[in-house]
Formats: sequence, structure tokens, C-alpha cells
Amino acid sequence: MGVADRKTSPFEGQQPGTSGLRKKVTVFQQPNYLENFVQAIFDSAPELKGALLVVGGDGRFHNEQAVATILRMAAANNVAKVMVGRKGLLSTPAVSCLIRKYQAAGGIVLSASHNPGGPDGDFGIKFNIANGGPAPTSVTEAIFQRTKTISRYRIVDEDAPDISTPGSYRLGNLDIEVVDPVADYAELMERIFDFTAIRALFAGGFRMVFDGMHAITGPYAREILENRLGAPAGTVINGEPLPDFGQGHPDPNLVYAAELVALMRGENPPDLGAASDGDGDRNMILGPGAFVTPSDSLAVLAANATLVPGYRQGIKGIARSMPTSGAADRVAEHLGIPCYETPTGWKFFGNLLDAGKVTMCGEESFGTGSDHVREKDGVWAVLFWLNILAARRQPVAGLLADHWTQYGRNYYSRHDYEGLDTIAASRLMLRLKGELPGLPGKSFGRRKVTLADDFSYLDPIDHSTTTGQGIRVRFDDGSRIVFRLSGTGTEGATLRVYIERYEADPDKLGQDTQEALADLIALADNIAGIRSITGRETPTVIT
Ligand code: VG1
Ligand code: CO
Repeated sequence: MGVADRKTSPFEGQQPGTSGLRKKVTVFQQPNYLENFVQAIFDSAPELKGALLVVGGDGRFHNEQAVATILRMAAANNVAKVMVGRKGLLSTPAVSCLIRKYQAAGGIVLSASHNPGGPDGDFGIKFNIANGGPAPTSVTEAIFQRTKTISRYRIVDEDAPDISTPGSYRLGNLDIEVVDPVADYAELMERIFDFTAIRALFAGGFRMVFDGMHAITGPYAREILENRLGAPAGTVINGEPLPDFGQGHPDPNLVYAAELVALMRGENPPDLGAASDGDGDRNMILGPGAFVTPSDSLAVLAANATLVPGYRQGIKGIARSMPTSGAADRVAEHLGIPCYETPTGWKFFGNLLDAGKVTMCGEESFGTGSDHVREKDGVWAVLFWLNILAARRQPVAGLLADHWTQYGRNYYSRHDYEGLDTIAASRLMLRLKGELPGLPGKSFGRRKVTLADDFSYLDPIDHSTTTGQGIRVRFDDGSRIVFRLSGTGTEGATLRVYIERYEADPDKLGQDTQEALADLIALADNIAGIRSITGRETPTVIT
């Protein structure tokens, strides 16, 4: 077998964003584009030599070709063994589970998560380290620097084997183990949750709909919910992973999971509605007449964690990304445990989880997870909700109402302005940064600004500092507006505006979110000049 040392030259812009390198499929299809990035990973992670590497993706268009290339490059770069999901399929949390379970030196995830797929859609690649989590900035930065100077990559001449059937294969000196994508993950879920109680819940007539959005979680949800937990066939809809996600946008929110939302708002809705995203790390939870914001979901799961066997001993701490609402902080305070505030992106939770400082983490972007893996985990979150509902025998809306009565309610919404002109978007942020020094003490109506800054994070474990993580404007009544630009998009810029207000008055807990936040929403525009600078009257997506 021949190993070729092929000549190449750098591509511009191979800088990983919030979660790996994401570009249009057509960009990834350029000769050497993927190869350069993969070689940069091997060059920056020497621990992969002679070790186990886990590889898998969400099944989007270009997944199989990319997996074949990675196998050939792993063989040429002296990786000892690659564990890969059948047909190259693995959800992001399943990759994390396999890395940890089989003590791999790392993993490569092929996904652009919630971004659309297909020949005109997006593709992505992300490197995970030995703890199972996304590589920290120090590693992604080293990979990026390497992409700027790369001049050759290593690949074997031979074709990669057909990986459509589980089993052991060989490519040169590389062992390849093709695994069932679901088995190890499902086994982990069985160890965490009370499957007997959830089975009894379904046996009693509890109805749920899980929308796989034609992305990776369909097979996971079918196996776990329908086969192992006895939910009736048909509980999982859109359960077949498709390369273009059925032309959908696999983002589980109120706008893109329209079919599920209609079911939940229709006649005789099921007791629980849930959806996950392209790569299976996000989740959305709905009840009849109830939408659980991801920030509230984290708080509810933390408050009820001891009902779940895997967390019966209690949780050590909670971490949430900065733009995520303070609902979880109130639970942490009540439990007498710490609550950490990190920048956006799951990679910032890894150190806290590894150090045993926190058990649960969450992001407002439909991401919830715990120390069971090192990624956010969509199916896990759904099972957590099922376990709580099985224990409490209460409807979702009732559970939420009880939570707010005890802790107060953090009214919360995110307004996204997608596909903005990049220059206009950076002008808006620059202008806002310029305004920061003058904001504290300034009054807007009945509110006074108490803090205005550009969030920076000092990691308490490795003491690294990450700056420029979003503009925060906080007011004297505890309400808050946050502005930041997305780091996962592939077209133009996306401005995210996060709006939050705390309400403790028991008579005011049932308001419509947008109405409850109306004056702050207007204030956000007033402070940032969104309409005048971007020319947009309304957000593209409101969650
Ligand atoms: C978004 C979310 C962030 C999440 C990231 C990756 O990033 O806001 O909370 O961690 O996506 O999620 P950004 O930079 O676009 O705001 V996923 O499911 O795309 O891996
Ligand atoms: Co995702």
C-alpha cells in the first residue's frame, strides 16, 4: 500500500468558529480543502498517532465522501484505529460518548449542526479532544495557524472500505471498526434514566411526538423511545436521516420545527413534543400550550435532577453561557451550589466539567447537557424531561408554572437578524462598543443602566482569558439586553439580540413573552440602532 505525500497550498479562512469550521458544501468540495484542514488537525494533535480516533457525522450531503477521505488520511498519519459509525453516521453526543467509553485520543465530527444541508447547503468539521468535548480555543487556534502554512498532506492511495455494515476492516496499517451508531449511546442512557418509570408512563397512555427533522436523531429516538421504552410506533416523526434534511432547516425552534409546533397547537395535542437538530446536540421541549425556553429547561432539569437515578446524589454546580437567562442561577442559589457564566459555545464547559465543578450545563440556543458526555445532548434532555414527567405525573405547563411560582420567571427571548450585510453588522457592533463607556448611569424611561461591557471570561481552571464575547447592558431592575454576532453562519452576518426580564410577582407570571419584553425590545433598538443600521424592520427568527 502506498502513502502519498501530496503537495498543497493554504486556503484562506479555515478558522474554526463557535463550533468548528463551517462553510458551504461547495467550499468543502474544492480539491484539498478538507484535506488541508484534516492534516492540520493531525499536525496539531500528535496524540492521535498510534491511538484510537472516533469519526462520524450527521449524515448531511458530503458526509460519506469526507469520512472516506479522513479514513485514508488517518491511515497515512499513523493513527492505530478509527471507530466510525455505520455509513459514517454518529450524533455529536454519541461521538463524545464513544471517545470517553473507549478512551480514544480524540474525535472528528462532521456536521454544520442546525444549518441546512444538501449540495447548496452547509458542511462542517470539528475536532474533539480526549475528554470527548470540543477542542479548546488553544487547540483550534493551533489548527488554524497550521492551515496557514500547510504545504503537504498525507493520504494512502487505496480506497477506503465500504462502511455500510458494522464489523472490523483494515486500510493499510489502520484498523477500522464500524459500529452501530446507536448502541453505546442507548446503553449510556439506560444507565442514567429510570427506564422502568418512563415505560410505565407510556404504558399508561402518555403520548409524545419526537421530530427528528430528517437529521441524525431519528434512529436514536426510534431505538430508545419506541423500541426500548415502548412508545407507540409513529412517536418519532421525520425519523429518516436525509442528506438534505428533506430540504428543511434542522433547527429545533418555533420557526423551523413548524410541523411539530402545529401538532402541539392543534386539536388533541400529545402530552410532550420534542425535537432535535442536525447533529443531535440540541433539543426543544413543548407541552400542550407550553413552550419551554431552553433557559427555563436548564433550570427545571437542575431543580428536579434528584428524580433521575443518574443524578440522585445531587448536582455539584451549574454552568450557563452568558446570554442564557438567569433562571438556572436561582436554582443554584436555592441548592447552595455554584453557577458559572461562560462564553457562548460548548467548548467553554469542558474544563468545569472535567474539574468536577459542575454537573449540568446549558445554553439558550436549545442546548442542555451534563457530565455524562462533553457535548450538549438533545436526546438526553428529552429523556430527562420524560423521567421528570414520569416521576411527577404533571403536565409540562403545570410543572413550569410551579417552577415559576417557586423561583420567579425570567421572561426571555432571542431575536436573530440573519443574513445581514457583514459591514453593516460590524458597524453596528463597533458603534455599540463605542457607546459602552457612556452607558452606565444613563436612564432610559424608568430603567437605569448599571453595567455595560463587552463580556470577557477568565477560565477558573486553566486561567485562559477569552475576550469580546458579547455586549451586555444590564439595568437596575435586573433586566438585561445582550448583543453578539453569530460564529456559526456561512452567509453574511447574523446579529443575535438576547432580551431578559425577571418577574417575581405571582400575578404576572403568565404573560405572553414578547409582550412582557416589549419595552426592552424597543430599548434594544434604541440603544443599538438595529433598524437604522441594518435596514431591517423585524428579526428573521424569534425564539
Ligand atoms: C450558536 C449558538 C451557541 C451554540 C453554537 C453551536 O452559536 O448560539 O450557543 O453553542 O451555535 O451549536 P452562534 O455563534 O451562531 O451564536 V450547534 O448545535 O450549531 O453545534
Ligand atoms: Co447542533
